[in-house]
Amino acid sequence: MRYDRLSAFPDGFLWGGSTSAYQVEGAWDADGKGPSVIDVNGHTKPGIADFTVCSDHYHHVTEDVALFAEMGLKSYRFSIAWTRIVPDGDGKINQAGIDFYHRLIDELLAHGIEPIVTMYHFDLPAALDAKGGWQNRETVAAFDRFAKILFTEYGSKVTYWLTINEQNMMILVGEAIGTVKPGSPKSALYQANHHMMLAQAKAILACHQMLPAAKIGPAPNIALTYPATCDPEDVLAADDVNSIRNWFYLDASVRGIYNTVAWRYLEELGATPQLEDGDMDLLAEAKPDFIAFNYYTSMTVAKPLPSDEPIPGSSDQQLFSGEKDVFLGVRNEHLPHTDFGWEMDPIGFRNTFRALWDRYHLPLLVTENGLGAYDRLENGAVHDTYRINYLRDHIEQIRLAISDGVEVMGYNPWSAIDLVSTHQGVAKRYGFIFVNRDEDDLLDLARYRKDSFYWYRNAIASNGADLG
Ligand code: BGP
Repeated sequence: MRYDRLSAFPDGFLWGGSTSAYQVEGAWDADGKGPSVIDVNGHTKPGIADFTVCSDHYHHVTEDVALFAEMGLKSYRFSIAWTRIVPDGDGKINQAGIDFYHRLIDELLAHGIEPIVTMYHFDLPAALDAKGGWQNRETVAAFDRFAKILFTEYGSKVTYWLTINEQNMMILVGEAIGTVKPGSPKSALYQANHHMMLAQAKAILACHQMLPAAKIGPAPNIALTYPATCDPEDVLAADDVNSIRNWFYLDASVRGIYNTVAWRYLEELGATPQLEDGDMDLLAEAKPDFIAFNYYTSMTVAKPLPSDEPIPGSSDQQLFSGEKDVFLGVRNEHLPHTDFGWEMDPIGFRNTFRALWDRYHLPLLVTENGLGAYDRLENGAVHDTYRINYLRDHIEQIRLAISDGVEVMGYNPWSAIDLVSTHQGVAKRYGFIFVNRDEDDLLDLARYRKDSFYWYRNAIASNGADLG
């Protein structure tokens, strides 16, 4: 539907930017920080940056936040490294880690930037991983304790909390991201998923009890899945994928139930998690205040190939290739794609907003969206018109979604500043601010404002009315 008159972005809309601790901070072992799965698994290939220094945000906090303020950010969505706070996951607290995030949060507040805190973004403490990680039910208690430490420390300063970043991607494509060991059986993954659900529920309850004015929500990656054609079997495959990829996670987080189609799929796989008495009551009791979600691209699927035909593979988290007897991932011929093969679908963003709103009727907060590209620094400038175009197209669709009646709280594109991609190094840049380093050479780590920096500053200053 097109409208003659569009609704404006609401007052107080959270125009922000997003990062995660392990991809931006560096200082991987500084000041008592313990190792996380990312540090231990390495998950790096020759010629691709590792996560030891990243953008060295840990040592550039003041400078970086000043740049965010100059850009006019109203919010900054970042994650707290569990291993800075509790180096081994469930033991001694590390005061230097606690202090670091106080400094960051204080700096943000001093510039009028609202902190949006992700409690856990892929970097599980390695010590917990060694004891089975999320497959071990004891990790639920460790997370509960960690959450309460965060609420006690930062609760008077932070209003918006996100529990777990992209839990669905960790289960569906954790190998590509580097959070699960290659070859992990589905039964183990879905048991881990159940434990994460319990951990999230406990954090939500603790947040509501300890911080009545705060708001907390899940932060999955949600992207509507389209059928390749109007063949009813393709439509059915798309519906299956929406259940398995999207609704399974949000139905549990928001409604406290396991989606029936996804559950049946798990039964077929012999991968249903073991539930203990009281688990489902806990999920039902914990009600999030909003849904945060990350959106980069939509997905298109066809009916599965005949059982005996092999599915062409993919090692990227957004390029789902298919699953035997469930679906076949296909290219959407209507969509262009990025240098890294991700399809660009701004209208899919609006479609996804609508589907989320129809289904859950909770306010929606965008915590990631953006374009990974090979940027070039030339005479101190980066002319990233392609990124501006991507962001403009997506912001326009947010405005249309708001005009559709969807309640949207804010937009925090990935990434506020350049950082290291999950598995494609620093060459895959997303930021408004260029960080001068390459894969192997740290150069001088100097910061440069890209063209998108100035463009976003105008967009924010006009509350989304001037998109250039
Ligand atoms: C999301 C993650 C981020 C981020 C982003 C871009 O899945 O939450 O951590 O990195 O995707 O992905 P990539 O770095 O693989 O390009």
